[in-house]
Amino acid sequence: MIRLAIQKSGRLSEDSLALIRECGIGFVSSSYKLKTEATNFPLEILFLRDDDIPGYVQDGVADLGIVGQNVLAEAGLPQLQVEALGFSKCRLSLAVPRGEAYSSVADLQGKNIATSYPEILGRYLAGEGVQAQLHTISGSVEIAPSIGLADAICDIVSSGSTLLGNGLREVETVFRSEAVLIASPQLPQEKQRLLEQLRFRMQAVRRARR
Ligand code: PRT
Ligand code: ZN
Repeated sequence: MIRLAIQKSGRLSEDSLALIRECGIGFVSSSYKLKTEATNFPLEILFLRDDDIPGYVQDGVADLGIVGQNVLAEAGLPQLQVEALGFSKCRLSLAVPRGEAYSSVADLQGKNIATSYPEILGRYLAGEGVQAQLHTISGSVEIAPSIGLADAICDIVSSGSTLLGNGLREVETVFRSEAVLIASPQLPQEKQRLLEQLRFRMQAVRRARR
């Protein structure tokens, strides 16, 4: 039996469940259960917060997981990725108040930037040779400039309407992300075989969708 961790409730949940179903794997899920067993494949599904998934897979509590590359990179575990899944595409971007002059990332030197992604942003700014004060907040990052908490923000963007609605302008793409399948580094041979079967089916689903 192989254990797969997916997001319990959020933007990844529905597409993760749909992918498993399209792989021909049957299971009964209910909103209050934290795990379920597949009916026709040796698979157990765990329902967790997305932020906890990379660590659990790294530690072998779960064998596999489905998570956004943004969360994986922030956890410092990009090497766990085995397959890109093509859904939940988004980007992590820097944004400044719409009225603010901005010509390049050098303009952020010495500024206060609010983000939930201090690791990814810190690496990006270091690569650009920019020093800034990062303020880590876990949600509602977009309101930080309007309440005087920061000069700029770095957050997930998909349509851009949240930035627009908060008077912000996207100025740099820091990281591009999509959902990925991740696997524990040291899977025993039997689980490795099950992983290969799952990957094969996932690839077939993606080809059929195109
Ligand atoms: O409770 P749990 O910790 O499990 O969930 P969560 O609240 O941390 O994550 P969730 O469900 O919001 O997102 C899960 C994953 O979906 C993220 O880690 C990304 O990989 C991916 N994803 C795709 C997004 C978006 N699109 C997205 N638009 N995650 C967040 N957003 C938010 C963003 O933070 C911003 O507030 O949506 C807003 C921007 O959207 P637009 O369309 O207005 O630009
Ligand atoms: Zn989360």
